[in-house]
Amino acid sequence: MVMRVDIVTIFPDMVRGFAREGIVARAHERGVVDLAVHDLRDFTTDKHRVVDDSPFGGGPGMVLKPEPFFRAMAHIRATRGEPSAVIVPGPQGRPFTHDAAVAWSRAGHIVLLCGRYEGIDERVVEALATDEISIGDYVLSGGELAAMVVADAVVRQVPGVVGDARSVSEDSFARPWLDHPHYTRPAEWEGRRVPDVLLSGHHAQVARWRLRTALERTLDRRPDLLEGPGFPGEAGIDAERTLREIRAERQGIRPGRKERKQES
Ligand code: 6GU
Repeated sequence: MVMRVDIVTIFPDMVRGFAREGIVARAHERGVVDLAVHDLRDFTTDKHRVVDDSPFGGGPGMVLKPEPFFRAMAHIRATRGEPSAVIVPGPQGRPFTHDAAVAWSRAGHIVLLCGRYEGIDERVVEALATDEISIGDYVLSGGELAAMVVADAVVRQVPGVVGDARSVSEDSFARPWLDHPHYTRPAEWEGRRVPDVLLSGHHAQVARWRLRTALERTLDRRPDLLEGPGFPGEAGIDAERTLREIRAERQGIRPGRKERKQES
């Protein structure tokens, strides 16, 4: 079964560039994903193909009109079938997560309706959208970058898209902590050596080193992940013990970046 992804945008070339290369292009070539980009202006009916208008109630900026989105959705339903999710990216949305990417990768058909920062007429969201998502606490000028983020995250979860399924199952957010550091040849580069344990061929020690460095990073950068209900997940006992060890070594005190640099 081919997964369908439809993206409606006023910047179709921007999205087509993304779809022509990388993971989405590969998925298309393999016949696993069928991504279509629709120009919102193709669904206007006036000579000047106007897609926006000033906001009722006043204020700065322009708002994307409802009609072109309704016509675009009717076109998608007629030519591509009924989608299982219609997603509007925007800073007012719920946080987009790995779990949503996995769920939508199983949905069969998703639609992304891109707006601009000032907004889309709320009736589009009310009548057409199943989900409103944000990709982080910052403001983008339009929904396109977020739609591409979602499309990439969803498509890589579709079976057969990423060559080695382990790459997907070992993704950082498939586990409740951050990934460990990675190295490749040469073993020494400009005086910087790859950690000896990775060259040792000792699989159990490598696994322990990876778990430890991953948890150290998580503790430094995303301690919230270690407090959440997802931790420690499946491989739990080792992770909990290692984390206790790290915390004990640090005695609950973490020096700042400057101090850590001076130590080494
Ligand atoms: Cl999904 N859209 C826009 N315009 N800004 C954002 C965002 C989305 N997520 C974070 N900032």
